[in-house]
Amino acid sequence: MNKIVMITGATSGIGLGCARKFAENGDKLILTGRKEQLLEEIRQELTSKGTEVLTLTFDVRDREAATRCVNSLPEEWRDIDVLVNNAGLALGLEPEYEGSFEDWETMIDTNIKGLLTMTRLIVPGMVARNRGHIINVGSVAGDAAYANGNVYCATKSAVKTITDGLRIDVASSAVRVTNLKPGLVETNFSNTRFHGDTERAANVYKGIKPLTGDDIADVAVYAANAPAHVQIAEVLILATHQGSGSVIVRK
Ligand code: 8X3
Repeated sequence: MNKIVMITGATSGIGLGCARKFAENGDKLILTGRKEQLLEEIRQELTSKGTEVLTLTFDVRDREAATRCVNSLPEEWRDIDVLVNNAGLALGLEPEYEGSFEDWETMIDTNIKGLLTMTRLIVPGMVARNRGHIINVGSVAGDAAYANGNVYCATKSAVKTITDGLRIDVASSAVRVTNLKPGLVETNFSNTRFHGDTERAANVYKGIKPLTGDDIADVAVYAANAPAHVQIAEVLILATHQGSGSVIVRK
């Protein structure tokens, strides 16, 4: 069935991978992000291939803007079937006692509070319709802290608990809740984490074949297409030579 899929942070990485894969799956897309121009380029790419796409430009940290955009959705786009809560980022990789207050706040506001905002805005409609699926992008970093990951790991640990909590709270309905936990995925992730230090970012993926945004998107589409009685609750997706959040074998 043709679904309406809303993806936050759709302009790059896992979000963009999800946009392309759900489009290939024949779904209608609501793509959200901060960068209007990039959203427009992706809209044009996907509409040229026959996908119906609506874009909404806002930062998930801005609750008022998020609310305004969701409330402005045309009638025919309101019944969202799948929410992919992807918008998130890592900033900094240093000992907790040396971390940046500003980086911490941005991560907490985006990865935790932004995800909660979107959940609070979209899920009531799903519960009322007794149909829907929330796919949260967590991380292997949420399973255990790794060196210098501290606050980033904590935000992804919060995503795990928030996802588990939601799954419990909607269990009397047909709404499904999934936590995708990627490991090493080559996207803008490390560039952002290192505030644009491209050399340091490139080193993260040296000597190992990392995952791509498309690899994670494949799992998201699989979970969304599973039979109605099957809830893919959680999936940990690692690169083959990655043993855990902190064990990476480089060759
Ligand atoms: C992304 C995975 O291990 O690079 O959340 O933090 S990791």
